[in-house]
Amino acid sequence: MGKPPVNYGVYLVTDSTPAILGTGDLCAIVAAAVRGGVTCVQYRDKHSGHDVVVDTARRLHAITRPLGVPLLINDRVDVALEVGCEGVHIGQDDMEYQQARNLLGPDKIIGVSAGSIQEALKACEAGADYLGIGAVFATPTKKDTKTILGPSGLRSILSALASSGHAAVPTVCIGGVNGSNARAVLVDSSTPTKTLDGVAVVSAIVAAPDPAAAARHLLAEVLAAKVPG
Ligand code: TZP
Ligand code: MG
Repeated sequence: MGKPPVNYGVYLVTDSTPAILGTGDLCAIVAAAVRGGVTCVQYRDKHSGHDVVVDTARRLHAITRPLGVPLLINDRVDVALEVGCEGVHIGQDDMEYQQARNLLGPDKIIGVSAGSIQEALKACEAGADYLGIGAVFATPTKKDTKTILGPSGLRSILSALASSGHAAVPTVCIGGVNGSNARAVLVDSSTPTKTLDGVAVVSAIVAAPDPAAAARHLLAEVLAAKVPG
């Protein structure tokens, strides 16, 4: 079987809290966003109980799967196993990579959060399929971020990955990224040997008045950033 191919270009991370979602319906927003061009979805729900998370994950998978868009579950390896989606995203305070890999087997995607060179190298050495690097900017969506990297901090991490043999590991950045700054962040953080593969966003899509249009715009910006010059 093998791992599914993943396009990390426009990576949507969900948030179901009223401050971000408002009165919107998460599944309807994700459906609109993948129609608009989101290439990968992470279901992130820090508050709901197991049954609600499994039910929502199943409904999200029914939306993403027919379009070939991978669905990853934040933190909860058990949910990914139960739902049979494409993988998980784990943070520095979650399950160790190797334990997640042992549970999920070789064919699932496991992404890891990294906020420093050390964390990024450790995740790559463990075998992470991709890195979510951040926070690039301060964001009200996640108030407990340890470091604000900025484009130069991101660039240092990308350089360190390239110079230690991990240039091929896909990377996205997260934290305060939106349609207005995505292109600049991708360009400004690039090094000659390593660029980000995409941007991960929460509020830029979930809280947007028109999530499909927001996704479409982000995709255009990501594609524009990848064109040399
Ligand atoms: N991890 C680092 S910052 C962040 C996460 C989950 C939240 C990003 O939210 P937004 O709304 O895209 O700034
Ligand atoms: Mg986590």
